[in-house]
Amino acid sequence: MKDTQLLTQAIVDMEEDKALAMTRQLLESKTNAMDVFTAYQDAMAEVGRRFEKGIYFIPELVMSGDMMKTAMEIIKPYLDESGAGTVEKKTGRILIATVEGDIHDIGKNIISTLMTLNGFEVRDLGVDVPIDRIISEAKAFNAQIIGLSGLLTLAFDPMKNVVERLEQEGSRDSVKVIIGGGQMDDQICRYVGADAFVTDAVAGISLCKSWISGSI
Ligand code: B12
Repeated sequence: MKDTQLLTQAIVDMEEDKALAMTRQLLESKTNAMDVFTAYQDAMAEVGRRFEKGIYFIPELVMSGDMMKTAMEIIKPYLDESGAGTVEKKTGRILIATVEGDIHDIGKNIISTLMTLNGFEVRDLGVDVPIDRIISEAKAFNAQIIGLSGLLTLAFDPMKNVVERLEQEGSRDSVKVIIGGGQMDDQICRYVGADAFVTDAVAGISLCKSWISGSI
């Protein structure tokens, strides 16, 4: 088994001390920071599957979430060096929020960090953000892209409502909307009326970069 797979296993087994020690060790021995990050993402997906099957419960969700948050603080400085982010001149303005009813923020925080590392000006509104606030802050920030995060099924309607509000206010054509989160797919994207969906941060960043370089 590869070292990153062993790391995934340790996270899934809730061996926090072991997982964090392995994380440090892998990064110090020059394993690509994105590979270490992916090990965590794979583990979260497995924890989610076990939760669905009734093998894991809320404490495991909480524990894995905490592990990932702590790990991100360790990984962050290395992401810069790994080339995942090249700080160029500020390229575009993206407003990011986890929509109302949803408090999952690990993926959102990752996308905010990576967007910043990639030269975007980011306004991160946090979690459980009401539609009104997303709309007014997007206007005030003059956002070129609105990035909505959500992991719950009940996040789809608030996302759809954001797009509808943009349409009602006549500003839909001047802003791109991208939705992200593990559950997103083409069908949800069409339901929401977003311009694109992603289930991983790297894809999201290259898409947003291409929008900005094509000038939206
Ligand atoms: C950790 C976790 C929690 C933690 C969250 C901690 C935190 N601070 O975020 C806690 C314990 C709080 C939690 C609570 C709940 N959870 Co939860 N949770 C998870 C778990 C295991 C991992 C989520 C995660 O962080 N993944 C890792 C990150 C890195 O991945 P990601 O979010 O997908 O983000 C990546 C991409 O999607 C993308 N991305 C994300 N957002 C955005 C935005 C933009 C703009 C872009 C470009 C990209 C992008 O970039 C990220 C990096 O690549 C998932 C299982 C899963 N498979 O997702 C369940 C899961 C999401 N939870 C679930 C549920 C049911 C709940 C609860 C309702 C449980 C309960 N009964 O109370 C509550 C909901 C609370 C609420 N109102 O929001 C379900 C949702 C099912 C559904 N269909 O609605 C899941 C899928 C588990 C399952 N399989 O059943 N949870």
